[in-house]
Amino acid sequence: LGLVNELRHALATGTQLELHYQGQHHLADGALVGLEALLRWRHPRDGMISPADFIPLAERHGLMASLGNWVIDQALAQLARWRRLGMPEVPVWVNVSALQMFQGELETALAAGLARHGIPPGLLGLEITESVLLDERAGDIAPRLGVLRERGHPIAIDDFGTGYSSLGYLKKLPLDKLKLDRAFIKALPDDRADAAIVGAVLAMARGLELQVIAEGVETIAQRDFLQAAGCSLVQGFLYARPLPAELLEAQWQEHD
Ligand code: G
Ligand code: G
Ligand code: MN
Ligand code: NA
Repeated sequence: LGLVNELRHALATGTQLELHYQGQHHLADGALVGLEALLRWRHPRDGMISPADFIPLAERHGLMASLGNWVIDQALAQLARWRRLGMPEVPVWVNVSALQMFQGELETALAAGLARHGIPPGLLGLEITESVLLDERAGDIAPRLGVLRERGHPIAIDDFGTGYSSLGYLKKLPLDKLKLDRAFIKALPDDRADAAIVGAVLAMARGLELQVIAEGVETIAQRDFLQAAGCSLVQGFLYARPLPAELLEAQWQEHD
């Protein structure tokens, strides 16, 4: 129970939690088109704890709604600050967990946050992990995502290709983007199976008028393959690592 209580404390004070931001870029010229907000817990004794470790803990102990709401509020506060500073204005994408989707507080938290910080919904994108669509409650998700998208939030399916879900949902869900999981990018360009899958996803997405962003792009060879295959958006260490807001701001100030 130690760690849960420490997470409760971190949430209550807000001081040990932070968002890091990773750029999403045009493949061709490297232009910044978006930022993914990634949650970090700087634990006073254990150092950085990955969300892959503490999000399941938060879900098990009923903390996910408040953690998710903290992320939304923090991302919107950051967007408001960047607006005031005249920094590049691109959408910030937050990860939305299955529980946040199914507990149903998401719409209210988003609307309240946007109003509080004076941010238009188009600047806050929602990344929904594909595994959400496997859940038996997934039938309720389409109309709710429809409402959020009509309000103006861009919507992406995260970890696309890893969730073993049916492709039928691509027809039913109101989506803007597929985030091609980095598992398919890792062994490019040599792995013929991955190359075939990536090519097929890009062709399918073109037909469905969905954008595709390749995740986990780390090498020039991967980028060259993706460019030849017609993928226009990328995210990965080759372009940028997730960074605290202050470091991003320092970079932006250097480059203008
Ligand atoms: O940033 P990193 O690679 O450590 O992230 C590990 C996992 O945690 C990824 O699957 C990522 O989507 C998830 N994650 C990061 N930040 C958040 C968040 O704010 N909310 C949710 N639900 N998941 C997050
Ligand atoms: O599940 P999701 O796609 O949200 O996970 C995002 C995670 O992927 C982030 O925690 C980030 O640290 C990690 N990530 C981003 N770019 C790269 C990359 O180029 N290589 C690797 N190995 N991980 C990456
Ligand atoms: Mn993500
Ligand atoms: Na992903």
